[in-house]
Amino acid sequence: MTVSEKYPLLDSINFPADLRALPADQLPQVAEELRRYLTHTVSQSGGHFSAGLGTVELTVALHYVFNTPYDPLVWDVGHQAYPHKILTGRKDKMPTIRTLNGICAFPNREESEYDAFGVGHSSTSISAALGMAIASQLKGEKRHCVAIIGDGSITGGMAFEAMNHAGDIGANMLVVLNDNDMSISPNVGALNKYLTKVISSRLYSSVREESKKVLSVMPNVWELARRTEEHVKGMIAPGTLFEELGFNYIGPIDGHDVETLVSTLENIKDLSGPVFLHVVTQKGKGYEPAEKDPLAYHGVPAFDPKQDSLPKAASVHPTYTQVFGKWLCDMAATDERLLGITPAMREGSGLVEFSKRYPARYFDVAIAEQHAVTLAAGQACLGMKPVVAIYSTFLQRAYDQLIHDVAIQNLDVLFALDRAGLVGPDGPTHAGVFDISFCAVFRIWC
Ligand code: HTL
Ligand code: MG
Repeated sequence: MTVSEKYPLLDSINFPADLRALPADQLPQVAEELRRYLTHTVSQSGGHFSAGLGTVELTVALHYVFNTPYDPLVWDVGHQAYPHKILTGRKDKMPTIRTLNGICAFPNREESEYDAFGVGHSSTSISAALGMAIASQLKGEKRHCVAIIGDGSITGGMAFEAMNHAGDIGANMLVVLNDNDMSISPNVGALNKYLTKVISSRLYSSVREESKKVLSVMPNVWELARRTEEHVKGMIAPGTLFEELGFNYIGPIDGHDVETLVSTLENIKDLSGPVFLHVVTQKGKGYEPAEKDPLAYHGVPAFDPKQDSLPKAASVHPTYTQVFGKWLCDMAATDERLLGITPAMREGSGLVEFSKRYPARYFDVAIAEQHAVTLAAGQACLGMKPVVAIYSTFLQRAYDQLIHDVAIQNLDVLFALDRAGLVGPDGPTHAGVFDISFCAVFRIWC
């Protein structure tokens, strides 16, 4: 079979302008071919996989509706942006992703004008897109500035700092929440529970629309119902939290129905003020083994797509992560004060066994490195022995907490830094190359 027989539409798309030339009813087929091509290339190169499978339709719809790259799309973290790379001039380079001289694992401004912002660490997209929205307005330009953020990444404090600002100034921007109910591991936290409640209350809102029609002919009853609703709204009505922050909340909508995505985006594209579109997707969508186990397929080595499992890494020596995980369990057995903290990296930091054996002393705080460090400081104040298990690169985000909340107060917090040094395939955003220099300054307090 020739390439064009396999991917008749995708072959004709080198840039989003080619996509935009197609009639909308061909988009489901584009999405099908894109997902198949993504599976084909990632199975050769390895890399981030299940997140990209979940954003196929969203990527097609965004590039179809918006005038990229003039309208900037800011992908949060960027591990879900492989379909975006395929549609923006890098289709043939996909097999080189994450290799020396190949294309980057994450969006990178030097690599393509379609990569509006360099990413790798999470929760930056709303700030960056807001900055672009403000700059565009000051320059008298009419760009649509879009942030696409996952339900895991929106747990990071920066996302709320940005929404706090955007809602206040009424900036013209769109935040798309890609809600798949997963971080790398299952997502955690009160916000995650809230989002689940918003999705499940869809039924409530359609019932409400129906009753409105009946009640509107009886004004007094309707007024009473409206007041009662205001009361109840805070608990169950969709969108309340984001509306309270000044956003026009729309959704939730099905993130795998490309035609609905396109028509919704067309409708909301020119709304003024900050808009929040809640899109529900499935991590691993369309490739059965990844649908069943999105965590295992989050980042993969090269694999055979016909097999329903991944090749096992044949390691003779235990890894740092394994040694650390065992050490933590051993120490916890001897000291009840020992606590284990991870900002959303349970598997990567070797905390799976600890989380099962000591659930009351285990804290996955979501993607919140700053909070993880200051939380440990607070625990240490009352004599506990917190261990913050964290990747070197992500500790960078909590540098002030390290100095101000731990070091200056001379608190007993143990930091277990994973992935120190060069990390290779993930590239510069994930390399743990600054820890020795930035931690060396603490000697003055020791
Ligand atoms: N902490 C910070 C500040 N940034 C990153 N990137 C991580 C940790 C590690 N990380 C990822 S992807 C990811 C984490 C925690 C999960 C993101 O969940 P989200 O996206 O819901 O936003 P989804 O995978 O599509 O569900 C990487 O380093 C790639
Ligand atoms: Mg997610």
